[in-house]
Amino acid sequence: MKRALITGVTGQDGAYLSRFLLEKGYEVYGLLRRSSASDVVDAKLRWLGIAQDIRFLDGNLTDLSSLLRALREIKPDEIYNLAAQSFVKSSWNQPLLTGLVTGLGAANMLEAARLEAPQARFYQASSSEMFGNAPQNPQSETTPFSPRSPYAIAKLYAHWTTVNYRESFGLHTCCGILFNHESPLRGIEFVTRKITDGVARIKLGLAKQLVLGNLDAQRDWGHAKDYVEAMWLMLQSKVPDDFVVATGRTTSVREFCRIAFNYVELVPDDYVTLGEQFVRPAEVDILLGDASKARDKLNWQPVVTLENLIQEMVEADLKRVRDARS
Ligand code: NDP
Ligand code: GDR
Repeated sequence: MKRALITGVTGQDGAYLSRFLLEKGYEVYGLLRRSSASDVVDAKLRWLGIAQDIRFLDGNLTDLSSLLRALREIKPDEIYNLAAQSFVKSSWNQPLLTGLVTGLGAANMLEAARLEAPQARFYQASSSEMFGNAPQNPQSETTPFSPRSPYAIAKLYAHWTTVNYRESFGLHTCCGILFNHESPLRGIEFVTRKITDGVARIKLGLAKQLVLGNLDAQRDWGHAKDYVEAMWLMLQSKVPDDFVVATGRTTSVREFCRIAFNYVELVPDDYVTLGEQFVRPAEVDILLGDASKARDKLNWQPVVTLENLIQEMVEADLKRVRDARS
């Protein structure tokens, strides 16, 4: 039985990846950071009905000793480093923390792997945000990086450190440069979930408006459950490499709103207003991924369409809001 350690196990991707690996027969270990809200921290894993199947270890990406201890205890075959301060907007308010967790935290994890589990295969959660306002569309593995936020800068540090540990020490490390991926388990602060939750509240009479920032931003949105499969496929490959994971279709926030409101037979113009507080100091205008390398070398392709993703998210939020009311 293979063993996997997932950092960020309580996040969106950690939850879907855990389910995916459990279904493949893995022993799944998750790094759990101490929180005063311990009763809700595993909510996403519980939503998928798998919280009891994960073996949790106490640790934090900023505490190298906890990572060394975890790896010494588990001796994993695969390490998935998903933990991060992952909300781009917050990274301007907490740039140092973002650098510490999202950037140096990955270096801590790599150093722990080099010292305690050098045979383990290592996945780093890199991001399309590293492209910033790229000179061309679509973006692929050869597109130059041009980060536009403290988050993207931290991710770039983590990305190059992961590549460097492969080149310097021969570790089997892979970076997945993932474009935005969503699900009913997406954090409520991200725009897609904010919209589907807003649509549900408006439809059920609990809210009158939805306040958003830049409606013209365009993103390449896929479903998290498709994307965690790509993470796993990368680590099954004999030769470690880096891959873009994307759908190849980009959509504006405005259009995402239209589809979501349309699903409950409403129109966004009646409810959506602009809130300056949600506009970013520096925006990434458009992201569009070219995942042909992942398709050709990993035989990976996304399955869920944007329309189906939005439908699933709106339905889940309608149910959540109804359940909370009753
Ligand atoms: P989430 O924000 O949902 O999850 C982040 C996870 O990191 C949570 O489990 C969180 O724990 C954990 N975490 C945060 N700080 C620490 C710390 N100091 N020590 C240990 N754990 C910590 O992110 P996603 O699941 O959406 O994304 C997973 C990864 O992929 C992230 O690195 C993200 O930056 C990256 N990524 C995501 C994309 C997306 O579209 N979703 C696209 C490209 C990259 P807690 O529950 O306690 O807060
Ligand atoms: P992003 O996701 O920054 O792309 O990072 P987010 O959903 O936060 O923003 C997407 C786009 O929507 C615009 N926007 C708003 N965003 C938020 N959050 N709230 C709003 O009210 C709003 N209005 C408009 C934003 O300006 C932006 O252009 C996500 C994270 O998962 C990262 O960790 C990951 O690396 C990248 O995707 C790829």
